[in-house]
Amino acid sequence: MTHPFFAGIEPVRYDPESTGLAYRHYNPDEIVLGKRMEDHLRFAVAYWHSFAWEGGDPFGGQTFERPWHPQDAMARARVKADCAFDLFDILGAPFFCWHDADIRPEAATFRESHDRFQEIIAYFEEKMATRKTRLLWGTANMFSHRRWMAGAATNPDPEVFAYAAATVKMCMDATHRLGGENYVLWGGREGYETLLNTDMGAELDHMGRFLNMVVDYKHKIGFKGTILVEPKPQEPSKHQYDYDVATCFGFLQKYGLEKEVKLNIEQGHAILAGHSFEHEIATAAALGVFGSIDMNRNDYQSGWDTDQFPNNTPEVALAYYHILKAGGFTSGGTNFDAKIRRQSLDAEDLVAAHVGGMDICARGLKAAAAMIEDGGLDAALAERYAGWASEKGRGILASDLAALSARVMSGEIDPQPRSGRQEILENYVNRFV
Ligand code: 3MF
Ligand code: MG
Repeated sequence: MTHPFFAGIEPVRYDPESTGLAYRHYNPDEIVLGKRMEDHLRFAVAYWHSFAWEGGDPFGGQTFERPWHPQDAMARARVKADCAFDLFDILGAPFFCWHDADIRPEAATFRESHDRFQEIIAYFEEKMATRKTRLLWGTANMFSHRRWMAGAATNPDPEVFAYAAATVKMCMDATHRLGGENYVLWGGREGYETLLNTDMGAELDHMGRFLNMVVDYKHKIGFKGTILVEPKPQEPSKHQYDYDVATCFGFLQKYGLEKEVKLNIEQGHAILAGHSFEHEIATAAALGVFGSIDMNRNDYQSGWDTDQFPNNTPEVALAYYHILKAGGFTSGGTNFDAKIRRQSLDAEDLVAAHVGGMDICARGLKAAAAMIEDGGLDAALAERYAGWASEKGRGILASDLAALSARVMSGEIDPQPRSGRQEILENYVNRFV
């Protein structure tokens, strides 16, 4: 413990019988499908929600009182880092993630902001030298400052595009320096408020050019991490270009990036786009662009991005089922892009939220692994698609419209509908979650 903020809170241990602050399901060394649970889940703590956010919402200001407040001085940025790494140690978190704006206060000029950023990155490097927690990914905040109000790479002003390039270069260099395993781009303002003042074609071309610059720079500096784009349909923009997985894939193909870039998929964003989390994960897996996840949940009655910690085992079980079926994480992981409620004022609330979220994900992982080991869903799929595995099925795929038409006309081919057995499969899943 380097700071008294978390004083009295012991490192969280696995203790399934505990009624206190303990992991009842997250057992890092437990072997699941031949791999340690910690290495399956690869949890990351998000600096922004847990340490930069002060509790404000659109109708009210700061509620949290932290030793690193006000966040306007470098000395307090170091206190924030001290407390952040204390939380990582308490949780035994294998990873963390940051935006540049989360970890140090911006200054009047880019150069001063850059120099302050290097100072904190050096401070992180010093801490990481003697601690467990690694960097899952870095990213640039190109949505908070007023300069980004009309976008970053998609801004009508080319000088903002250039400023975005300088910002991303700074964050990629730091991610590379700290051994980050990915670099993420969430384009919260890469979209529009109204089409009346938007040249969408130009903006998409600029965003495609920018992402090519990012990939070129990755290779130039020898960064081996994965470049990840994070889909979200809207909020704060009225329409965000990276709307969902399928839209992102089309964008990556158009600009020749589908082999260079993968996706960071967030549960709350999937829901905002009208999809289930597992839909977006299965789509990314099918398209070969699955990378990582931001784990949280939305409030289904509020309709906006509430970024709450997950608490629904069946939901996360299906997400991890599709992640495991896709081969599991490689460089990606489970980043808690989630925040405690603004009334949850205490240090213990911050710890408890992560412990609960980690346990829910561990329960989901174990349920998903059990379904995979049982093989019931795989067997059902194999049976349903057996026709395509047959000689006849392969022949149909290799045929042509005229030849197929003749065979249907002759009555040789006469399809007979069969049950999809959805309720039986839903009952099957409910045996495991
Ligand atoms: C917004 C988000 C963002 C991104 C973050 C990393 C602030 O809804 O999810 O969190 O996750 O910018 O790309
Ligand atoms: Mg996110």
